[in-house]
Amino acid sequence: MTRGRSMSGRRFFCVLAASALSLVSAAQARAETFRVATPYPAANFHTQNLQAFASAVGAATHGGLTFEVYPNGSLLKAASIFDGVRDGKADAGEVMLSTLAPRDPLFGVDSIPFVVSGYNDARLLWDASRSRVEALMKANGLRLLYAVPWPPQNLYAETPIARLSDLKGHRLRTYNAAQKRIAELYGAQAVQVEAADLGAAIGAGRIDTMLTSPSTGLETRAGQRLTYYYKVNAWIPKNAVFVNAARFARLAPAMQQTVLKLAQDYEARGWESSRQTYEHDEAELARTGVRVLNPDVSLQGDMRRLGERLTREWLHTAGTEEVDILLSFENKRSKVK
Ligand code: PCA
Repeated sequence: MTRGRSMSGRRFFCVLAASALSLVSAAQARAETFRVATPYPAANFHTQNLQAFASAVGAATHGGLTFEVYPNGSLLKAASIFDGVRDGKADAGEVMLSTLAPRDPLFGVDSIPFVVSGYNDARLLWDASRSRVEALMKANGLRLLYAVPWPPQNLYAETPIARLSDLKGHRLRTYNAAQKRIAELYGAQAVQVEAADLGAAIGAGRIDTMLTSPSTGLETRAGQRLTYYYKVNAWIPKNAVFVNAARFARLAPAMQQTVLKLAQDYEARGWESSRQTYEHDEAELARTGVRVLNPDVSLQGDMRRLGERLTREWLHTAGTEEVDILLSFENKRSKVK
């Protein structure tokens, strides 16, 4: 009797264990993993925000959806992320929108010098352009999740720069078409370098001038060589985070809603951390020996003329929809000021 009871107890346990196992494997079968490719380093505030978003998605879906973040171009190189996510080589990605400008001028609207003068303007420009960016992504098989700006782009140099004509003969690091155009206009040599390779390029002296944020300057130890830094506040480019639309559409509707809601939250958090990072990183740059300088009037004047010229050039390539976006932004801005 005792023996029989113990057998049945064991059997009961086996049944329990088996059904628990099958529950676990059913959950695992349903659990989804999205691999997210980003060109930027793990410690960068964009990547930190992405990582926090990924953790929030994991928690809110009780492990049903995992966003696995691959920083620093480790899954796909910067230039392959947009197409790679569309083609399913990654499930999600982050890119700076203006690197996509050769595909459509709209992607370059946030990198026209001096269209925006600060974060509030950048927000208005994003409000004006968001739905069109979403549509462009959709046309490419992608679904936009959120966009977050870099801090303002400032000018770094190894030697003093009094006028933009001083860029002549310099090796200007570039990350998008607008920067290549700047190199061309001022007789500098354009050297395309991705963020992941930038520290090495500065260290080896392959570049001696660049336009980027204090965050990237700090992360790439710009101060080892580029010790002049002019606060020209040229533009505020944004990174966008997106997923493969077809893959996303196959998730349970409730899960999709969870992700989209969290994307809104982490867009807001990202904007806030960008603002905070700006001040903090600029102060840190100064501590590493970089001279943080305000441009004098002649450099400011050059930058303004450059902005006018690049705006004109952009308007020539843009269609009516893009021009409408810029007009609607200008309208909103004039109401705010
Ligand atoms: N850092 C990135 C993009 C813009 C920025 O501030 C870079 O320099 O590649």
